[in-house]
Amino acid sequence: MTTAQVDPAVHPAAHPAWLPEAAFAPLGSRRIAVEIAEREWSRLEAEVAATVRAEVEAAVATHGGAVVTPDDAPDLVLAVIAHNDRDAEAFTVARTNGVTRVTAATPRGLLYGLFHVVRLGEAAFEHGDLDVERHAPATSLRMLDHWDNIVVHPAMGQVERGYSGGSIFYDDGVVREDLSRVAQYARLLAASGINRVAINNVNVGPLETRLIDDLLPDVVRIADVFRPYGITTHVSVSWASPVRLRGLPTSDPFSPEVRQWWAGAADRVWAAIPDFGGFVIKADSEGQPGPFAYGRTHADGANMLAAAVAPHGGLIHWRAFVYNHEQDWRDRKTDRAKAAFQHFAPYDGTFADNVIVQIKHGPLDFQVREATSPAIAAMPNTRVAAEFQVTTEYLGHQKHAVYLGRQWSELLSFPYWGEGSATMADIAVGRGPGGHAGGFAAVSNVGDDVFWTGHPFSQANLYAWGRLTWDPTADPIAILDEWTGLTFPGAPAEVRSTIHTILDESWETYEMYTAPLGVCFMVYPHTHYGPSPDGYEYTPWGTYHFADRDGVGVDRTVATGTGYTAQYPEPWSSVYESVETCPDELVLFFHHVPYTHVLHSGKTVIQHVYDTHFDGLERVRSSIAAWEAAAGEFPADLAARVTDRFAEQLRSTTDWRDIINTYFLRKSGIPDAQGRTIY
Ligand code: BDP
Repeated sequence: MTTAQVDPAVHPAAHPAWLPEAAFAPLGSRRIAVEIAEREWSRLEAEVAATVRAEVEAAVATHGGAVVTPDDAPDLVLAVIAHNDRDAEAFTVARTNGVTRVTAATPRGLLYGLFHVVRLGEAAFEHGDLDVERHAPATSLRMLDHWDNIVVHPAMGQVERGYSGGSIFYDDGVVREDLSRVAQYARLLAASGINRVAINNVNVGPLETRLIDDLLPDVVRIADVFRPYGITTHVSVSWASPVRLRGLPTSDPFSPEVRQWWAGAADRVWAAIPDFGGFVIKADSEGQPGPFAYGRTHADGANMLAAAVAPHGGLIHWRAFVYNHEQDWRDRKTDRAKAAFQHFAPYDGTFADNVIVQIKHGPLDFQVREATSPAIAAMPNTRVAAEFQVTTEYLGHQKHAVYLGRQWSELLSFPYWGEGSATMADIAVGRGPGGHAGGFAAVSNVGDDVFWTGHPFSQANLYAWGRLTWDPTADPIAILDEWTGLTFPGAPAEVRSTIHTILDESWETYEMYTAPLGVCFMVYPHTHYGPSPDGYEYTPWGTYHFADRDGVGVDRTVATGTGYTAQYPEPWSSVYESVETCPDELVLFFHHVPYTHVLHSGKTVIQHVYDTHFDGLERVRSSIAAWEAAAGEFPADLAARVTDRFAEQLRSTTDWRDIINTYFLRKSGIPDAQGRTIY
């Protein structure tokens, strides 16, 4: 089905995002043959096969093409054929004698092939002969996690860290009756490459705990909506479920009753949804219950759950975001950055085969700039997933125009053992030293907002995340072009160039006007929006910058600091240990330096702070000028939203500039070399 699947009476303004009908024009105006052999397909494959047919039928009905038989001169053949491709999601594209031919071993592969042809547009039909080109995802674990609550949370709302309205799944206290928006979402995700979705917050409240119990029929409904697009449903579970749901006195993983309880829960879930994906769990983290209460390790906890789901082929995504959030700020030696490695690396090799340890890309928390997590490289005998955040918790709440494709690419290509060695992406897809694949997971940025993502341009992040999970080496700016082409098909050249001007380097711009040089966390506590340089400085959260009158930054060296640099393999351990070799952008992440410290760039730290904050604001002003010149080329409702967001971004960026500059001027007493106004 096309976007017609969304009931206009219920969602009058749901913007079709990157698959408006017009994006299907090149394909839909052709003669298309779909060949899917009758076979004993699984329910998933059978439903995806129906989706492929429905997509094609809707496209030709809208754009004047026809569904034809393979012998009836098709322009495009989409065929599931006996293939020896072992990757069920792979497809090939070729072109001979004026016919474009997409083949796959399964309907799922064919669906990805169909969306590939949509992406290519006219180019799919223009060329002469083209050799067979194979496309396959880097991993079969391409996931989005929703931090959606069924019941509105008093502090966090319906969607924790959500900046796009309410949840597409839940409406205060219940799972929505009408899931048509979810169907549309599933389609968008499939077209970007995502194939797994966890549907509820990792901070699992009492009501949400019931998703694997009496609310299971609602999960069945959601899984039914995702399945036709090849997407597997996962649920976040509470470690305390046996206590909360059945009143067992304990959640101890070594208790036979507890093990039995989880086995029973898994049996129930898989009986209801035979192709269910598995459980995501946040345990012993930020107040969530976990195995520590019983003197057990995370491996004990994860393996117990793994045993329960293993008979069903299920997975456990066990999050490694474990640290002491009640730390005494007076304690300068306990370094939160060290926590994931300390808690998990010693247990490498002891996790069950169906456990994926899900590790945030950095050791702190999705900052605009932080080092890569050393824990990701420390577990060669464990399946490790790299976790990212599409929702912009620390990056402007989808009020600021910030495209994250470049940040993610840079992180994914970080070579943990030096130039040419295995990267973060390699490790995640099973091409690291131990060869175990855990894949990718990220927190979604979608809500029931008419533009899906609050800032319409934040859709590009969601799209890019899917594309990068499919191919982590893809060029993020080419992905941005793809998104633009699909979202605004046929738009004038200004649309594409304006989006480039605004978004290409927007991550770097955001970094310029917020916390400098990898120092992190100069945001308002709790909301994580806007500048509050000392907001976290004297709190229990373990996120400090130690600015005083002489200098700033966290000494994480072995020689004089917390010893965190030792968690990296060489060469990074030495590179980061020395202030001489540490890259400028991370200098305050690893070192406490005087304001007069001279960076590799030739500037002092203090002058760098001033210059980037003044320049960052200028860059935002240029983006706004580019936007104003081209706004008329965009749909009016979308343009109005973007204009609104820019007004807020300008206000907020001005705050950032003035507050951060003033803070450092007052701390250091060193004036701006260019004599600009600082308050
Ligand atoms: C932090 C968020 C918090 C999440 C937590 C997590 O501030 O809302 O619950 O991460 O990842 O970034 O579990």
